[in-house]
Amino acid sequence: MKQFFLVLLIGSLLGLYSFASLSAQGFVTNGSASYLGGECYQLTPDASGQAGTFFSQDPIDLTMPFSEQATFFFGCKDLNGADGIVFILATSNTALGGGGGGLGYLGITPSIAIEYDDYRNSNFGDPVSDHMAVISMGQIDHNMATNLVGPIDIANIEDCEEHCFFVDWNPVTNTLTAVLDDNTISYTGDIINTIFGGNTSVYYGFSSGTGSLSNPHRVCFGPPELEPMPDVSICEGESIILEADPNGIAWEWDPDPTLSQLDISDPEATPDITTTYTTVIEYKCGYFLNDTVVVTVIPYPDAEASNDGPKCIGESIELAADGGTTYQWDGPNGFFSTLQNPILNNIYLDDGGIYTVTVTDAAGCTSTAETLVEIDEGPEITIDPPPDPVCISMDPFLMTADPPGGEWDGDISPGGLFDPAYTGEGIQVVTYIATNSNGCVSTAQIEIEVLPIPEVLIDPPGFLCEGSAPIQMIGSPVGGIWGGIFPLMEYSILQLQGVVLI
Ligand SMILES: [Ca+2]
Ligand SMILES: [Ca+2]
Ligand SMILES: [Ca+2]
Repeated sequence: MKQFFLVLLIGSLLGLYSFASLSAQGFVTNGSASYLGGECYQLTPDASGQAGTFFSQDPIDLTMPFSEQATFFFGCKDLNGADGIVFILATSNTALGGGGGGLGYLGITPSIAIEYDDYRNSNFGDPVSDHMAVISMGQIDHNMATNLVGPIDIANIEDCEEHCFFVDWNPVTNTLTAVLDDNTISYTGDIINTIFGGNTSVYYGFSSGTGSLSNPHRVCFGPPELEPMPDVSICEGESIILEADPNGIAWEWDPDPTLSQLDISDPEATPDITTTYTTVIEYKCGYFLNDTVVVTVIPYPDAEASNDGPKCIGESIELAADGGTTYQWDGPNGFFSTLQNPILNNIYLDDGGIYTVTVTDAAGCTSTAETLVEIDEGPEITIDPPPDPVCISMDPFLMTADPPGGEWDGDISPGGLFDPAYTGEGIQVVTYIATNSNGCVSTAQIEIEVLPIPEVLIDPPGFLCEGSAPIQMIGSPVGGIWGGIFPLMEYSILQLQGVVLI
């Protein structure tokens, strides 16, 4: 979006009249002059021997105030450039004067003109310096009576810069005033009668010429063409450098707390929501343009991450993401994937942990989500110890374990009944298998040593006499416990039973 408004260069002059720009009016081009497009006309190309003019299509009325502004371009060659630009009021809009030192004006009469001359023609009384003058009747010789004001020296105008021109006619004071940059020249006189013989209807226009030396000469109206800011998009949380037309000389942004600075062409904008920023751009010669830019703030993608765990060791687990168009996963053990829903196969405990997915949407905005992958190693098993010792002669006993409800494997019933008589002596290995609520299985083993029934032997003590000293009875295997009944009458029997009598 752009808006155009013109701010006039010379406030003191403008204060006198209401201003009406005639720059929208078409112009008639003559000689080497041509329309460049936009609001620009070329008076001469950068070629020798040129003469060109262009004049308003319709006349202006000298009984009414008139003013116009334009920018002049005199080219870039100073010493080797020529010849300058002339503003003209004339009775014909097809008039074309002589080129070279004639500036395209020589011979156009009746007329009055403001001359900006950048080539010294000593035969015309030109000063050494670039200069301005008010001249008339198609004569460019400063020594003639047709020279009305000047010549006045001005700084070099063939400097590759645009120069700000403003002209104003005041019919009340009969004053014609022209300004080029900081240079003002004016002429007061009865122009209608002394120049135009009472004719109040004249055309205004411009001329230029080149001789053996040349420069391109150009006249433009209105502000330069705006280089508009394209609307942009950013992701939530980002900032962006706005780039208003850099051809301006000053910028003033509408106040906004999300702008880093209000008086530069390229402030940084950090909007939280979609925001329209507006700036007024000032250009050389007092032109202003508005420009706006819409910064669309794209919200973060709504990233989602999940997995189908918990899973048991050795199984596969699937990660799942959503909310974007591309995905990038990172996780334990250097896991990396750009699949939306990657699958981890043959998982082990160290595959567990937090997996992070970076979700990117179609606009390139990203956000992340996490999911915790749990690897279930199965229930922790505690087998209750069996009786100690386990003798082969023992009755079957029930093995128990925590968590209950598992199954036993080995020489044991699935329910855990262990029968020493069935297994026989020796070390028996039995296994307990338990499954948890996730369906993950653990096993544990225990060794049960089944002991044989010992064969008990008593070394015969031999014959003992009454009153003999006590003897030590010896039985095998060692470590047994002695016992018995000691009826006094039954010595022989007791002897056979290995009892020590005292
Ligand atoms: Ca020159
Ligand atoms: Ca000259
Ligand atoms: Ca010059």
